[in-house]
Amino acid sequence: MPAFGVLEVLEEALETSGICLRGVVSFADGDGPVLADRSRAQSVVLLGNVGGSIWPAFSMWRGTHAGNDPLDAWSKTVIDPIAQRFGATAFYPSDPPYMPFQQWAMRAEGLKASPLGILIHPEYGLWHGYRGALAFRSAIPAEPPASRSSPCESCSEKPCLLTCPADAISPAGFAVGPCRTNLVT
Ligand code: B12
Repeated sequence: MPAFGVLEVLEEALETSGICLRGVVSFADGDGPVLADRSRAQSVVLLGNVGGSIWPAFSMWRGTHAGNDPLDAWSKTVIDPIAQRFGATAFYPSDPPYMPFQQWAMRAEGLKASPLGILIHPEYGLWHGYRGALAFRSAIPAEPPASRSSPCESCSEKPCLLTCPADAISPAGFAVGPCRTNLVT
């Protein structure tokens, strides 16, 4: 499929799911992730949720589907057929080997890390995430991301660093152990 119009068609295909086109990462020859046909991608289109965008479609699907990791499973039921239709390779954030979704998001959307490590969105704050990515061998023309300031830059009190009930957040980084213990007890 020619690159012209791909983003518009993708957006339409994703509309009912609430999964949004988050941005496009462009790669120099040989720098992109390896595609299913072993060639290298020139473009990656990042897909994700903003605010509660996926909730109506996901919760309806969840009503009739049991099983582990439902959000990941649902994302694949939405994204895999679209990848097939467009001849793209689908990558998923939770599937090893982990693809650098946060680095891609910084490049595609101009987002910056919050003091928590996860990326903060100027409009949705921390309430957003990545559901997948479609990697293409051809270049997908896209505007470079607008320069966006981070809400964390003007937040002097940084209450986010003080509210974790497990004290898992510190300037030294994120302590997985206490977080996990708090969640399972
Ligand atoms: C393993 C993993 C975890 C592990 C370990 C996380 C850790 N802090 O070490 C656990 C299970 C603990 C975890 C927890 C969470 N995670 Co997590 N996690 C991942 C996963 C699957 C792989 C990370 C990885 O190794 N990537 C591979 C490397 C090569 O990619 P990368 O882009 O280069 O990422 C690196 C850099 O961004 C760097 N980094 C991160 N923050 C910062 C900040 C600064 C200043 C710098 C310099 C670098 C840096 O660290 C990353 C890992 O090396 C990613 C998905 C993905 N594929 O990235 C989600 C992901 C990073 N997680 C995510 C989320 C939302 C969370 C949680 C909030 C979930 C929750 N509700 O509790 C917590 C937050 C924990 C925290 N404060 O860090 C989101 C982040 C979205 C965003 N807004 O940025 C991701 C992208 C998944 C998604 N589907 O959207 N996570």
